[in-house]
Amino acid sequence: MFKTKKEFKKEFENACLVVVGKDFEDCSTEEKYFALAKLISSQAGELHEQKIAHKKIYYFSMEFLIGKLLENYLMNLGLTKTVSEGLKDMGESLEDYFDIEKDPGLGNGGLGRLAACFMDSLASLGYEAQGVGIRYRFGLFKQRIEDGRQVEDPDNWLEKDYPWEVKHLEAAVPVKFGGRVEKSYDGNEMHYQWIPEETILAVPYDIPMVGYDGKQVNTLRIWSAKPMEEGFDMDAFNRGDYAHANKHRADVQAITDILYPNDQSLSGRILRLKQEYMFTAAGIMDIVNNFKKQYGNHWEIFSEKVAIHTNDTHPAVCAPELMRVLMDQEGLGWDESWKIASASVSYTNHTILPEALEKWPIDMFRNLLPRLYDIIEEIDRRYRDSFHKNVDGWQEQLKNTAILWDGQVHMANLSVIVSHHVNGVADLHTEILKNIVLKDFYTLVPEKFNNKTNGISHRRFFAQANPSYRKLLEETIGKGWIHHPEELENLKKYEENVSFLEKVEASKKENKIRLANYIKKMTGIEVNPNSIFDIQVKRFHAYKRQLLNVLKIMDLYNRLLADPNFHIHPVTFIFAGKAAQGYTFAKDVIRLICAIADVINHDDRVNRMIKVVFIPNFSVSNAQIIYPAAEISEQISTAGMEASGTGNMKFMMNGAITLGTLDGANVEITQLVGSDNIKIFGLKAHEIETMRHQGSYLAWTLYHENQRIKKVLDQLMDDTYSHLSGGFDLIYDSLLRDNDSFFVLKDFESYMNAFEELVGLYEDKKTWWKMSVHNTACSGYFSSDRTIEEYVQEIWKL
Ligand code: GPW
Repeated sequence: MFKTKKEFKKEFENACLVVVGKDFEDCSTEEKYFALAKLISSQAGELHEQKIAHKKIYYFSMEFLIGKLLENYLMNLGLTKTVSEGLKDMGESLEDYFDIEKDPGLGNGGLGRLAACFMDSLASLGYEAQGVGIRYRFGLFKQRIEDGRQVEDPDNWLEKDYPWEVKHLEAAVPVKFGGRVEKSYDGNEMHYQWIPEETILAVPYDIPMVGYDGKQVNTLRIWSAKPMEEGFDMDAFNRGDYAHANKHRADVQAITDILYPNDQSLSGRILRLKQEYMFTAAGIMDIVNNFKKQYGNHWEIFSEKVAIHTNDTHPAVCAPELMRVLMDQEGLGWDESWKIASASVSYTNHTILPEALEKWPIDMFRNLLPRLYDIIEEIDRRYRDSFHKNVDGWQEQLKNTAILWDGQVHMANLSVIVSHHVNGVADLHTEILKNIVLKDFYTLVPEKFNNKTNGISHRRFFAQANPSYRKLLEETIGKGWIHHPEELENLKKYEENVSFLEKVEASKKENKIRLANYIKKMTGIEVNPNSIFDIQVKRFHAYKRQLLNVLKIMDLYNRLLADPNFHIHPVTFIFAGKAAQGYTFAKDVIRLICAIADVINHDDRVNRMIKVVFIPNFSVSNAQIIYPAAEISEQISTAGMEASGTGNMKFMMNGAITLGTLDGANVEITQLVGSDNIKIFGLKAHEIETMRHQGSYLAWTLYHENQRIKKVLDQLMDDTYSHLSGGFDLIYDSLLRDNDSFFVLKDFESYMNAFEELVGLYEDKKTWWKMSVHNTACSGYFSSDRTIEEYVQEIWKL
C-alpha cells in the first residue's frame, strides 16, 4: 500500500511490468491507465475486510450505472494529490487517464444510478453490502445525432478488458431452465425434483465498491452466462459440426449480451425473463453457499445475517427461489422456508406507470421455470386461502392483490406478498402507492408500507463533479459536509454575504465555461457563458414532458420575432437524454429539438438572445459536467407520474433553481427550500387525477382559445421546422387527436409565466445567488447517505 509520492512511482512502474508486461517507458497511455486502475483496485482490495459477525445486505438490481471509477476512488482513498503529483513527475497527466476510462452503461437511467449511489453510501457508511447484478456484454447503446435524429451504436465496453473487474470462476454456479418437475412420495412427504431442459453456468465478476476514506470496500458482483462444460455440444463438435456446437454457446451467452433499453416498459420477451431469473438464482445460490460456510445449517438465524433487497420487481423471484433452494436442496419444509424468505426480502417500487408494472404470461413463466411456478402457485393459493372473505368488496380486493390473475403472473403483487417491507421513493409517490396503486394491500397490511425518499451521492455529484464549489466550501464551512452532508446547512449563514455570493457566481461561471467547451467539442455549437443555462437532462418519455419545454422555446422564438419590445435575459436551452430505439414519439421529440435548434441557432435576429443545444449520449460521465453548470433545473413531469426523480436533487445541490411541477421529490425540495427559492407551476397530482376521472379536459378547446398555443402547434405541421428531418404529425396528433394525455397544453400558460418570472429574477444578482446558495444549503437531506441510513435502520436492520 503506497503512501508517499515516491512509493507510488515505484509501485506504478512495477504495476506496468506486472499488468502490461512492459517497462513504464514502453507503455502507451492506455496501458498506463490500465496498470494504474489495477494498482488502485488492488489497494482497495487490501482494505476489503469481511466482518462476518454482522448482518449483510444484498442489493439485487438489474441495473447498476456506476460511472467512471478512477477519479472517484482516488478521492475516496485520499490519493488524488499523491498520484497526480507522482504522475506529473513522470511526465504524465492524470486527466488523460480519466479520459481513457470507459463508463459502463449497465443501466438505463434513474433506477440504475440510484443503485450505484446506494453502493457508494453503503461503503462510505461502513456497512457490509454486496450489489448483485448482470454483466451485460453490451451496455446501453451510445447515442449520436445524425441529420437531426438519434442514431444508436452498440456500447462494446468490454472490447479491451475492464481493469476494475475480477473474474471468479471458482464461485460460478449452475442455473436451470425449462424441463419438468418430478414428484415422488416417500411415505412421509412429497419430494420435488426439477429436471431441467437446459443448465447454464453463471460466472461472477467482482468490481470493488470503495467507500469514502476507504472505511469499507464492498463488492458489486455481476453475473455472466456461459455454457456448462457438458452443455457444449460435444457430439456436434466431434462430428465436425462446429456451427451447431457453437450455436448453443451463442444462445447461452445471449442471455447476458444486452441490456434492454426500454426504460419503464415491458419487453415481454422470454430472454428478459431468463435474465431476471439468471442473476437472481445465481445471487441466491451464492448467498446460501456463503451462509453455509459461515453458519452451517443454522437456518434459524438466516434472516439475522442476511437482508435481501429487490430493486423494483425485476428480481422479484428472489423469495420463491430462496424457498426452492431451502426446500429442494437443503430439505427444509414449506413453513420454515416461507418464514426465512419472507423475513429476509424487501421491495422498492419505482413507478406507477401501468406499462412498467411487470406481468408475465403464465404459460411462458411455467415453461421456463416450472418448479418456481409451482412454488409461486402455492404462495398464491395460500394467500387466497387466508383471505378474509367477510368484508365488503373482498372479491375486488383479492382480484387486485392476487399473484395469478387473468393468465398472468403479477410481479408487483408477488413482491408485496413475499416482502416484509415495501417502499416508495418519495413522499408523494408512497402516498399514491398507498391510496391508489397498491390501495388494497395498504388496507390489508398497512404496517408493511413506508417511504424512503431517494438520494444521490453528494460525493460524486457534488464534491467530485464541482471542484471549484468544493474548494470554496472548504474555505468557508470546512470539510465536515463530505462525511456529514447535513452540514451544508452551515452555508445558510453566508446567504447574505455579498462577497461569498460573488464567489459562488464565479464558480458557476467556471462550470459553465467547462460545459460550453464540452458542447463546442461535441456539437460544434458556441454558447455564451453569460447566458442563463436552462437544462433538462433525463431519459426521453412522454410523461417527463420534454415537449412542454420545446413548445416554450418555440413560443419564445415567435414572440422575439413578433414583438420588438419583448426582452429577456439571454438563455441557452440545453437538453440531453436517450430515447428507447422503438419509442417513436420520444425519438420524434429529440428530432424536434434538433430541428428548432437548427433554425433558432442560425437565425441572427434572435441567436444572441436564445440558443438551443442537444448534447449527445447523456451518461454518468458527461452528467458530472452538466449538473454543476446549470442555473435552471427543468423538472416538469405531469404531476403524479415521476416517482421521485434524482436529477432534480443533483441540480439543486449544485445551486440550480428548480422550475418544476409538484411531482416526485420536487414536493420535498419545495418544503425544504421554501416557496421563494423554487419556481413551482402547473396542475397538482390530485387535480390531474380528477380531470382524468371526469374526462373534463379538452385539448382542442385550448388550441382554439389560446393564440400562442395555436401558433406553435400549427408550426409543427407547416414548414417552419420540417427542413431537417421531416414533419411532426405524430406529436401534433398526440396533443390534439389523442387529447394530450400528459396535460402539456393545459400546463403551458402556467409554465410560460413561471419561466418568465424566474428569468426575471436573474437580473437581481443578489436575489439569484442567495436562492442558489440556499438550495445548496438545504440539499444535504438528499444525500443517499441519509436514504441508506433510513433503509438500514427501518428495513434492513443491519
Ligand atoms: F419502471 N425508474 C427508472 F420503476 O429509471 F422500474 N427506470 C425504471 O425502469 C423504473 C423507474 C421502473 C426511476 C423513476 O422513474 C424515477 O422517478 C426514480 O427517481 C428512479 O427510478 C429511482 O427511484
